[in-house]
Amino acid sequence: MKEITHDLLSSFRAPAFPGSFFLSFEGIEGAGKSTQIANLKKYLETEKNYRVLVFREPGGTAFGEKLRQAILDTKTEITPLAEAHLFASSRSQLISEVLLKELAVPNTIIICDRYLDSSLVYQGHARGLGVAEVLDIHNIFPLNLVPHLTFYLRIGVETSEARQKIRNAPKDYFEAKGIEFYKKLIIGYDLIHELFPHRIIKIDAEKNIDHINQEILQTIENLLSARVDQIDE
Ligand code: T5A
Repeated sequence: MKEITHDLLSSFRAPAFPGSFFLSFEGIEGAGKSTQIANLKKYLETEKNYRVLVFREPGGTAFGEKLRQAILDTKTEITPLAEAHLFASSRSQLISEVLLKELAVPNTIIICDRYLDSSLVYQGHARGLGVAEVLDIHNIFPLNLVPHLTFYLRIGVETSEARQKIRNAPKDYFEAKGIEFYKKLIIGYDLIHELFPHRIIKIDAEKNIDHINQEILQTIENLLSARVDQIDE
């Protein structure tokens, strides 16, 4: 496996659009990403007067939604390399077709439900392709654009299972991979938190919904007042 060098990490930057911000949420299944994104969107729109757009990955464009279905509904095993390229294709289309155009509109906040870090953790770490290999795939514009801030909602495997049970939906391609896979995901997320310690904010998402929401809002307040364009350098 390749080495993760400082040069490689430093080629990933947040997009520089004055007054606009790009955020993402990460975590294993059931971490509470959709729940917290909905709360944050409401707050930013009503209390801060931002124009807030939410996208999910894979997806966010017509092409991306087709890829989402193709990947998550597949019953046959895809290689980790193929997975990584499929997610990167969806991401590349989302950035070019939507994100860059929308971020150019002042006072916009884009929130992505999963982004690059999902590929680093799922394909790079848990599926064994290698984190450096996945970073390499993304080491080209515009795939090398990363959010200003990423909220990693950290829960344990048991909590993930319990929350999935409540939802009671059929398991998709990754959900069906079982408990050992989920353990690897948690290690993977902790690893990429170490790689991008300023961009990725780790939050204990075992706590209740309001507590987590308050922690997120506090961090967002700091970002909005600092108006930092490039955090991880
Ligand atoms: N993938 C994706 C890759 O492998 N590589 C990539 O590059 C990308 C982009 C996408 C799959 O694709 C993989 C990763 C995934 O396997 P998905 O369906 O988009 O899958 O994402 P999921 O993570 O599966 O979405 P979930 O809906 O399961 O998780 P959320 O959004 O984190 O959780 P949420 O908010 O829906 O909450 C789940 C339940 O828990 C409750 C909620 O009310 C809900 O019932 N809940 C809480 N309960 C108690 N306390 C809290 N704090 C709670 N927060 C939420």
